[in-house]
Amino acid sequence: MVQQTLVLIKPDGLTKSLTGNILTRLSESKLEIIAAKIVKVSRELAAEHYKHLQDKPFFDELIQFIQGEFHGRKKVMAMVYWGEDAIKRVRTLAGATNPEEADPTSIRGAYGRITSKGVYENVIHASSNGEEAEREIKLWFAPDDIIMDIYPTKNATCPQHQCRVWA
Ligand code: 3AN
Repeated sequence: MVQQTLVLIKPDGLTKSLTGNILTRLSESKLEIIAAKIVKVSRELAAEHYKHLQDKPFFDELIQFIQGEFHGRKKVMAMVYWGEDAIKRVRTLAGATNPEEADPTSIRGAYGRITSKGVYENVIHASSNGEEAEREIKLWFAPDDIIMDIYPTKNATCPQHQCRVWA
């Protein structure tokens, strides 16, 4: 099945100059990048992205981490990958959530670590299923940021001009 998935290169990946390595590893998937941008992550965006983890003891640190508070690099690179079995292929290349348990040849296994404070620095985020991919892509991107029409849209009146929003 052709799918789309959200990929984030997190602040630790950017600070460690791993962008090129990560993109090279992801290109093994033969998937297409259909959207990409650098984002300064607000607290609201971070909290919405990780809302399923809001009751976890590590939630506050997770929010600070994805905002770049620990890396002096307040940005992430957000992308949408598209193609056959995109979600599973990217998750396999990314590796397990815990970088110490991840296959050492996976992106998280090779480049991730757990800090002495217990924060998982696992360099990359990848959507876990179709429902999450849709929620996350719509959270990080507007329809016109993506070169394909992957979800239904509608016309809306924006403050300054006509624009498209998610239907
Ligand atoms: P994944 O990113 O593999 O889908 P989630 O959604 O369960 O995993 O977790 C989101 C993020 O929360 C992880 N990428 C990791 O940075 C952090 N995280 C998950 N579990 C823990 C944990 N036990 N301790 C610290 N951070 C965690």
